[in-house]
Amino acid sequence: MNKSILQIALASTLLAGVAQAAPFQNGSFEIGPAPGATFITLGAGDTSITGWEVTGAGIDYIGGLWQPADGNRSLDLSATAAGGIQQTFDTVAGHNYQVTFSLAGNPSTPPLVKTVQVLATGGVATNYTFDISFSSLADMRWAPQTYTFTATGAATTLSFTSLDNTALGPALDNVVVTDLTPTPAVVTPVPTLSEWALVLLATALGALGLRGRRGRGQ
Ligand SMILES: [Ca+2]
Repeated sequence: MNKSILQIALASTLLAGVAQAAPFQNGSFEIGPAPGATFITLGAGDTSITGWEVTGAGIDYIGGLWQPADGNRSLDLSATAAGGIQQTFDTVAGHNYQVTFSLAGNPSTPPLVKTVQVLATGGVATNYTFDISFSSLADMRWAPQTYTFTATGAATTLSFTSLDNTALGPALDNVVVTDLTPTPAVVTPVPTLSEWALVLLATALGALGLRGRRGRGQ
C-alpha cells in the first residue's frame, strides 16, 4: 500500500469512528473502578463507570457485598439518599427500543419496597418496584424487567433514578438495549435480460480482440 492510499484508509477509519461515537455500552457495570470486597460510593457527576454518569445523591458501586445478577458488579441506586445513573447513546429516530434490566433491592430496611424510575428521552417515566421480604445478600432474587421507548433523535439518554431517599435503595444490574425496528435488507440488484446480453456481448468482443492480437502476433 503506497502512502496516499494509507492516508485515505486512515482518514476513512477516523471518520467511521466519529460516526459511531457512543453505542450503548457497559450495561452490566463491569467496567469501572475496583469496588473491592464490599462497595465504593460514587458521587453525582462521577463518570468512572464506563459510559455512565452518576446523578442525584450518588450511588454505591457494589463489588463483593452481594450477589450480582450478571458478572461481578452491580449498583445500589441510593448511596446516602436517592441517587441514580444515566447513559447517553446512539439511537435512530423513530426506531423502537427495548430495555431489559435486572432489579432487586438492598436487603436491609427501610423501605421494604424499593422503587426505581426509568426514563428515556421522549419516553414515558415508569416506576418499577421490588419487595425485599425474601431477599438476602447471598440471594438477591433479581427480577427481569422491561421498558420500551421510541427514539426521538440520534442520541437518547436512559436514566435509572432511585425514589428511595435512604441509604438502602433499589439494586440494578444487566441493562441491555435492543433496537426492535428491523433494518431494511440490502438488496443486490439482479441484472436484467438486456444487461446480461451486454455482459455476453462484452465478453465475446473481448475474446475476439484477444484472438485478433494473437493473429497479428503470429
Ligand atoms: Ca454486573
